[in-house]
Amino acid sequence: MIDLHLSEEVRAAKADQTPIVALESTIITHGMPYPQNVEVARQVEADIRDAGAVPATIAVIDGRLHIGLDEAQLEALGQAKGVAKLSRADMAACIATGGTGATTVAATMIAAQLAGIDVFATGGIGGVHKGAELSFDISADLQELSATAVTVVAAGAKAILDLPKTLEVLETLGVPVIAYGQDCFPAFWSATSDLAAPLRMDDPAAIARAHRTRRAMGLPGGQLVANPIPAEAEIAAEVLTPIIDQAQAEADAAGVSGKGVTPFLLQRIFELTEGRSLEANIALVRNNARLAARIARSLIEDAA
Ligand code: PSU
Ligand code: MN
Repeated sequence: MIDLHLSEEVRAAKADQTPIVALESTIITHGMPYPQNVEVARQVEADIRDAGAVPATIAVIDGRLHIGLDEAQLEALGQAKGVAKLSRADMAACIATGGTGATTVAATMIAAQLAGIDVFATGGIGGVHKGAELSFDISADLQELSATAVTVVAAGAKAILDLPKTLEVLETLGVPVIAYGQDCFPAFWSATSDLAAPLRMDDPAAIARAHRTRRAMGLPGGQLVANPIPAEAEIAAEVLTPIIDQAQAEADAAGVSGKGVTPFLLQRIFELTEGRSLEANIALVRNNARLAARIARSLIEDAA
């Protein structure tokens, strides 16, 4: 069994059965600029504590798989340049070679499962990119949701992706997609979309029960909880659509491919919205962290 490096706080939480919520680190290294990335990471951790759970931010540092980072580690990761972006394909290689890397949704799910953590909060998951019929660019996050039994709370997926195709692939892979408190699938910066969500639940306890039922049935994968952005933080689709189109056109023109696509698009959208995309991003991640903490608490309280 691989060595897991648990923070003091996570170790104590495991010992006394305090609910734990996993957090990814790619959102810190590749999803937001410094210093806001570190401020947000700390704020999200505080939100989880305020909601009665313990945060476990996950990253590989000098070949060690960390479950929970201390202040100095978080700061160093937030400032570091050229940190690897780790998914299922490369996390083990990074650990084996003593490297440092941030975990995507897929890699964070793998680490959470190894650490016995059932619930994970993030901003948006990776999905099927526009033009995937030619590029075959489909995030490994989708496959991971079908393989690893962690409930992931996200604000849907970004409109930089092809959302209908993303939902189709999730259905094919047998991943439950649960909209929280509404019928339609939320679209990250927008609370609503014209896509119906396959499932709807209005209560964290119901989401926790569905998680336990899947486990009881021996189903290997996780669940995607799609939690709409708070109304006051939304950015109108009319504002964003042309910006996303421009960012995508620039990515195509620059020949960006593979792992580089998502960070490139996020950075350009941040610049083109003059930071508004970041404000919205922060509001929705915090909202997801709070819901994840409630699900994690239900999982423990209802089992007792
Ligand atoms: N979507 C976002 N913000 C992010 C990411 C996705 O809105 O920061 C990050 C997550 O870590 C996600 C990864 O797991 O990008 C997906 O990358 P790719 O499309 O290369 O699989
Ligand atoms: Mn990709």
